[in-house]
Parts: sequence; C-alpha cells; structure tokens
Amino acid sequence: MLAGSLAFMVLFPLYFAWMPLADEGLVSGGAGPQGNWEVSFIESETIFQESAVLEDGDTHITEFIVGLDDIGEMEIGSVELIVQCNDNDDPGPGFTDSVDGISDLMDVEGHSSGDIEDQSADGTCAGGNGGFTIRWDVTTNYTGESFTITSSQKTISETWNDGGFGIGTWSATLTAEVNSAPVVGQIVDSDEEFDITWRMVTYEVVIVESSA
Ligand SMILES: [Ca+2]
Ligand SMILES: [Ca+2]
Repeated sequence: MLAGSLAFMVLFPLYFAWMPLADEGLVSGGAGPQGNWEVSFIESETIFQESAVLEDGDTHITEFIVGLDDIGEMEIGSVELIVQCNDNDDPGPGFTDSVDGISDLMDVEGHSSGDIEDQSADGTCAGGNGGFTIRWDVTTNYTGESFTITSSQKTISETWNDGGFGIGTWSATLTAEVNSAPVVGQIVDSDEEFDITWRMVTYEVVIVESSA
C-alpha cells in the first residue's frame, strides 16, 4: 500500500505537468506550439551593374561578390543575372546579335553540396527586350510572397533561411555573337553593348499570429 501511494504521488504531478505540453503540441511535434501564422518577408536588394561592348566571338567574365558583411543578419532569397542587349545596328530585320552565358559558381557556398547549381542561358538582342535572365533560389522555393500556414514558429524559421548558402564569388562568362547585314563595301554591325545586372534579394522573416 505504501509503495502504491508513493508511485501515485510521483506520477500525479508528472501527469499534470505533461498535459498542457501535449495540448500545445510540444510533446508530439517537438517543434513548438502549432498555430495559424502569417508569414511575410521584409526584403532588400543589392544590385551590381556593369556593361561590356563585345565583338563577334568575344567573351566577358562578370563577377558578383557576396560577403558576410553584405547580408548581415538577413537571409539570401535569390540571386539573378540579367543580361540585356538591343541590336539596332542593321538596316533591316534579321542579322540580330545574340549572347549566351554560363555560370561558374565553384566559389559559392552551397555549390559543392549541389544546393546551388550552375546554369546557362542564351538570348537574341531583338525586339528591344533582348538578352536573358538566370535566377537562383538560394532559399529553396523563395518567392517573397506572404502566406498563412498552420505550423509552428520553429518549423517556419527552419524552412525560411538560406542555410548559409550564397556567400562567395558568383561568376559567369558571356559570349557574344554579332551578325552584320551584308552591305557591300562596309561593315554595318561590328559589335554589341551588353548591360549586365546582378540582383540579390535578401530578407527577414516576419511571423505573426493569423486572425484567419
Ligand atoms: Ca547585328
Ligand atoms: Ca550590334
């Protein structure tokens, strides 16, 4: 009888201490209280721009350096390489110049693990909107759009971060193709100017209780 009472006295407080934790999902999920949360992102962007005039077959290496100081306490959402050109050197349609680009992210955190992969793209310089854009989501599936979710704050924070990826030197090699209309006695198009923009979006996650 004595042993039974002792066991009860020990179990009793444990049982009641455990109950509220179970209600809040601490015991089952282990990831903090579940709830309806509105998740949004305060963004800022870092831009690096340069331009290059290239002749047919010329290459240009462009680099964008991201240091720890550049992002501070923020997370990297995405990095874009935007190359723009507008070939209006030829007298009529056709003979449009074009450009291709291939990245070299060997020196970027996350590349060796396969989380940030090299990409290539190309585009013609026609129509006033020529060139190409390459985008990398440094945070998986990052869009910057806010949303509501039933989850825990801990799970949300663990999802929305860059994992330390994206630091380093982002590099790409551009190669120009210049085509000239065959006008006798002169070369009407010998080169093309390319505007190069690296755009990095960094963010802080804001998690507030949703009224929905
Ligand atoms: Ca041309
Ligand atoms: Ca041109």
